[in-house]
Amino acid sequence: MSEVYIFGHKHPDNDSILSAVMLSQLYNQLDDGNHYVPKRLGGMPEESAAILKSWDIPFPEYLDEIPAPADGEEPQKVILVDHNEEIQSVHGLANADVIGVVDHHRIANFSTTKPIAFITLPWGSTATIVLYLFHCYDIQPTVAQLSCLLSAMMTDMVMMKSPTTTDIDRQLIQNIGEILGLDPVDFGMNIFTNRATDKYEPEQMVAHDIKAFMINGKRVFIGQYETVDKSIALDRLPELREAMEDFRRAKNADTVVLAVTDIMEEGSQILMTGDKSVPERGLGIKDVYEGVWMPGVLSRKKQIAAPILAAAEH
Ligand SMILES: [Mn+2]
Repeated sequence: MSEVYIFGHKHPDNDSILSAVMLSQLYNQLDDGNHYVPKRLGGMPEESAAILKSWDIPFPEYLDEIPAPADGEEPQKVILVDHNEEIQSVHGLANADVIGVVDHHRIANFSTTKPIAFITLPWGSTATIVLYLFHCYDIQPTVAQLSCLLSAMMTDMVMMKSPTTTDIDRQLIQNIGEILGLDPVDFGMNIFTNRATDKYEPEQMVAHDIKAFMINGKRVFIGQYETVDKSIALDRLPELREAMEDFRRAKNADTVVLAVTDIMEEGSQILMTGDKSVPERGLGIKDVYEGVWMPGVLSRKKQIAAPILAAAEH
């Protein structure tokens, strides 16, 4: 029996944590001879901690790196959820045997030497795909599992306001709401309004949800601070700009882009530091000190990272 680690990206969000935990539970139920263990590559988001605690589900343990296998030992088997890019994954990923991917992001530089379960769909959350896998294996998720999946779906799709939301997501969310006897939007709103992120220091606003990309050989970090009131961040602009620059230097990165996403006003204030040329071209804006308001921009993946990555190719 081998142990298989399942984990989401670094600086994990709710979808990365809960998808790893729920997929582990599903795969362990299948009883295929492996033992699946969820892990996390960073701190627990508070909404993930709250919902796991409420259902008495243990938190995934922190995974720092995958060491090279000792002589005669098999490499650690892993499944990546909610990411597939090495730069966003665990240290020492090259030492691991990646046997699966369950994701809803772009595919970047991925190749294997043997067939693997590479399950990606352009849906609103990885949790939606995990729910779909429950259906594929004809396993009815429990109330606890449905609640956790719904939590991840509603946060990743910003209560279905994000343009990443598909008709399949809407249908499955409605189904869960009916089974659980609740209004999914109220359920999601409750998560957002109870987040303590409104008490974050500028360093946390920058670092708590940030992803790295290699663009034309440069390290570009794109962070997103979601809030119900953007003035919480923008009232502290000098500290926020300093925190962005400190983060850039500490990570030896070329560029940091931060989206302060106001889910009530439905848009993002975009700030940049470092080499701004590619993000400015991609987003079609010029960085100014107080940032640039982009109405309707809620999805980092679709509306921020994708155009920036596209601009790099020219
Ligand atoms: Mn996700």
